[in-house]
Amino acid sequence: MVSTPTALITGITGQDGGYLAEYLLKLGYTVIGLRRRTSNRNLGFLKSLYKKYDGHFDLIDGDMTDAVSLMDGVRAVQPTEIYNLAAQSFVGTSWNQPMLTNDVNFMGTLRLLEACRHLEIRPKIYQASTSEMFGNSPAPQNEDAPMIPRSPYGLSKLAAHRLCGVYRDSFDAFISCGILFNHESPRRGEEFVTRKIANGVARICLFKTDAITLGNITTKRDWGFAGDYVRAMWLMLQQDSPDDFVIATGHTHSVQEFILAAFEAVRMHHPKIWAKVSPRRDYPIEWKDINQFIKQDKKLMRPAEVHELRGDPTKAKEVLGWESAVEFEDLVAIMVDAELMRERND
Ligand code: NAP
Ligand code: F7E
Repeated sequence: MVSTPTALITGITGQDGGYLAEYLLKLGYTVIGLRRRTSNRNLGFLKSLYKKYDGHFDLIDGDMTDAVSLMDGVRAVQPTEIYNLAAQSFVGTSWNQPMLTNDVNFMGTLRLLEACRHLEIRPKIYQASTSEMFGNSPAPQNEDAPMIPRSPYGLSKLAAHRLCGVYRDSFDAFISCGILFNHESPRRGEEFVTRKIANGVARICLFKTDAITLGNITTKRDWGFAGDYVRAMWLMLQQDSPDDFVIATGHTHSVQEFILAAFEAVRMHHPKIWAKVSPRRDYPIEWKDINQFIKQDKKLMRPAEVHELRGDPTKAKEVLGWESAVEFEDLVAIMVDAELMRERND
């Protein structure tokens, strides 16, 4: 009898956790999500998975800061694959809560790896590493680029990344690390800049606010669509041996370009809404048309910035056959559409 694969996902209530759960359930997996007792994010969405995938989806309580809950969790679930997505993932907060960030992101990974080490059948493990580990290494960054993080978040993730390498070499553990560059969606947390801009632009165009207040808008990021990126996580665990992979689009845009593209998405896809905001309807939007809507606040500037991230996903394409499928302008439009809908129904 062929048993169905079982995946344990930490960070199930986050952006990637939801997309990954959907992806694996569609492939026929049984999916168990580990969530902390205090979480109230995305539970409505996750409840819909219970209904749709009756008997193949469940949640268990656990916390990355609590070794016992992780040991009990992996023993009870006996997963064939673990996706370790749980993290204090907001870079800005990592300066205010560096110890918590390290406890969840690094120590939490250590606790999870230890919980798996003595299992009779050891699961394959996916570790959510990040482009923040590169810091200001010159772009494009590939798997061999120097890693010199600029934030407590980046440092905690680099420590976890190296730990995975050590466990791979020392204990022959199957642990693959996805070095993912920024990936976004309508399910992105509200504090991240893309969601903040998409929501702010929607509110401006519906006359619910006058401006968006931001920090440094010159920094550049390699932004892809989260729904695409979870497929790469799964592909990494289907290989014969564990490895590290950069997952990125290969293109970079500034925060300012994201703002411009968000207003342009309204002009292109919602001309009636845009007509009420601006008399300039027939030409692509320029910065001078919209800079009145942007305020800057020094409090939102970071103590140290990563100026430009642009990943080189060549290895992922060659080995995994993975490529990013959603263009920058389409990603921005998807996010703006979702915020217009949310704000209209509010
Ligand atoms: P996210 O939306 O912030 O989700 C983080 C998840 O971690 C949430 O489910 C959160 O649960 C959970 N979590 C936090 N602390 C926990 C704890 N102590 N115990 C158990 N769970 C805890 O992050 P994401 O964007 O989906 O990213 C997924 C992973 O990829 C993260 O590790 C992130 O650092 C990494 N990553 C993300 C990106 C990106 O651009 N999105 C890029 C590279 C790497 P609550 O609901 O309880 O808060
Ligand atoms: O900032 C600038 C900010 O917070 C992007 C996480 O998923 O990706 C994410 O980290 C840029 C930075 O994402 C505001 O200074 C300007 O330069 O959306 P973000 P992030 O820091 O790149 C990496 C790969 C991860 O691993 C992380 O988990 O935008 N920026 N003004 C702002 N950022 C925010 N949040 N808010 C502003 O008002």
